[in-house]
Amino acid sequence: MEMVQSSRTSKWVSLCVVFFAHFVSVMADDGPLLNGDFESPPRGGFSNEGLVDGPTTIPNWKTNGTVELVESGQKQGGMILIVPQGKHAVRLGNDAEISQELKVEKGFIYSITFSAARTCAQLESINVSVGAASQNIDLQTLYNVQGWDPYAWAFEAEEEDAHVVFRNPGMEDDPTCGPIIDDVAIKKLFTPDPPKDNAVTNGDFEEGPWMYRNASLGVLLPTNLDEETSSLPGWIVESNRAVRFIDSDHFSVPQGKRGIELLSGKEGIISQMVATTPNKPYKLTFSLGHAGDSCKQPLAIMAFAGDQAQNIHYVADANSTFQTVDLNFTSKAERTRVAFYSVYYNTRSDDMSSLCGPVVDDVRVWFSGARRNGLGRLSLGFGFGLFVLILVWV
Ligand SMILES: [Ca+2]
Repeated sequence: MEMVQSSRTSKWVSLCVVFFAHFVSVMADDGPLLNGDFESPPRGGFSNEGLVDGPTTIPNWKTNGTVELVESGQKQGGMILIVPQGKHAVRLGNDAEISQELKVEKGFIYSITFSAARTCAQLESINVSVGAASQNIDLQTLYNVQGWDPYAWAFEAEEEDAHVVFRNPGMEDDPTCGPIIDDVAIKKLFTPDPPKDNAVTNGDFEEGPWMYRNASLGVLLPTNLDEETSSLPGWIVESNRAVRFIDSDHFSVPQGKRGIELLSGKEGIISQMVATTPNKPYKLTFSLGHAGDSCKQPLAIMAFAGDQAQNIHYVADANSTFQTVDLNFTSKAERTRVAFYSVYYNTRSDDMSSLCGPVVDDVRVWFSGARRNGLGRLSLGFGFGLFVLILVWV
């Protein structure tokens, strides 16, 4: 009888789980946008005729200006165009744009992940916007030798309809120039509460932008000074270059599935203001490692906590991809800045040009006077040791 009862209960529970899983997946909408990889054939099929002026019909997208579907292997001006994923991508000509309407939940933060490559101009950039929120993402720096990178940008949903627009703000003389976009996805972010014994929000970096499982390049997080709308909840990227969000499927990550690889030396800084009580002793603890991406050593970071700054070199260890670092500081205010950047400008030893660097993960800030009992016992022990020492001495 009890068996029947429990099997009924478990059926009911699994039904509920199925129902809620379905409900959540409908609401969350995480993943690639409709035709986000530009592989759906337009009416009449893909054309290999190169430049098409006027309205190119790209399924699920609205276009404006010179928007071209490019195919891998396609040449333009003696140069092979880069297609980040699959066989097709879009190229945006001068002032051209593509856009798509999405249903989102008002008040939530969403992050858009997309792959971009520049074609010819050094100063190419791409503008991503939703309503009044907009950012120009600079494609000048080639972070890796493949010529393209995934980027993430976050916005707060002001309404239930989000009109996501990618625009080429450039005005190049050569109409065949202009950035290439591919693999557009979205993820609704949540900001985890800091754990009880850690003042850092998302210190393990497990919450962040959408990542494609098959993409091995991580996701670049460009400059973002607004901690309220960050693709990396809790953190800002306060430098003019990007840092890389990496996953354990393709990189060595000290803790969990995600971590941050610092690139471009001082030009790639992540930071967070953490809540502290003034004039109290604290400890900043974090993991420092390598990403397993053939990054040329030495690897080192500068770590900041309040008025303390420390240069720490990663010491290669055959048994581990990372080490744990401690930094003691005394808080001066109710908010203390914690920040990291790479000391060196590292590149990969296999291609000599892709940017790489040290990995940070598992960042914790805790009140080191919190364990009063432990400390009390410690000082008692110390006192007793001193007493014994004095006895022995006498
Ligand atoms: Ca992690």
